[in-house]
Amino acid sequence: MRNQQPILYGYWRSSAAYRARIAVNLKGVEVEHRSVHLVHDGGDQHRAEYRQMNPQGLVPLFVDDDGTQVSQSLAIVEYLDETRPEPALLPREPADRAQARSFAQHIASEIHPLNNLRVLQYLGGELGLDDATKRAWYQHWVTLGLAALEPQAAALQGAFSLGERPGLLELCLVPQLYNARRYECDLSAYPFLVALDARAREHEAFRRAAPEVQPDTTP
Ligand SMILES: N[C@@H](CCC(=O)N[C@@H](CS)C(=O)NCC(=O)O)C(=O)O
Repeated sequence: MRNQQPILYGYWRSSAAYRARIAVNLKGVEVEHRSVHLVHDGGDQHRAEYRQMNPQGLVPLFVDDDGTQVSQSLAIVEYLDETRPEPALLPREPADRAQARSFAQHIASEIHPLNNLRVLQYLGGELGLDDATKRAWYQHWVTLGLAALEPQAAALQGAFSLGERPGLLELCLVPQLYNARRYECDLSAYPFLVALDARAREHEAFRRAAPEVQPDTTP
């Protein structure tokens, strides 16, 4: 079924949805944003209507104007790059593409899944951990993950991953650092990541994707 325009299901504070918002903005794809509230009433991501579209029960979900549905933020990025090649989100050279993917996957597969909402809910619920212990868990995995990425940011020597432009690498970094700050992680050991994040956040596509300017933002 065709939509009038692509739809992006997300939530203002979801860092995975934040990645997808930056990606559509970088591509210049006009989308309708639909909010899936991840918290109230146990979370709209668990409702049957949403699960029918995305059995993974997570945001983001991208629904193209021809009805194609893509879940998982990195799959959305690659789908956008394949269906709308310009401007590219990945570098042209295979070695550089691999580096960008490696960085992105380290965030999406190694750092973020350990600190996702449902993991934190399980730690606090079934396992009975208090907030301070959950925060320690969070900070542990973030700092371990960022330490591994700092050399890659340093190797960019002040450039973006696409030279003049931010792309896949930065659209993963910025939401991850947003999350890190939210959970009061000490970022002082990662000056190259912090500088790259600050440069990327000045970019219009990143500014428009920021959690605090989304229509579903709540204080
Ligand atoms: N690997 C997925 C992660 C998606 C994900 O974990 N989304 C979170 C928000 S950041 C979510 O929907 N959480 C709902 C829950 O934990 O119940 C991606 O990159 O899209």
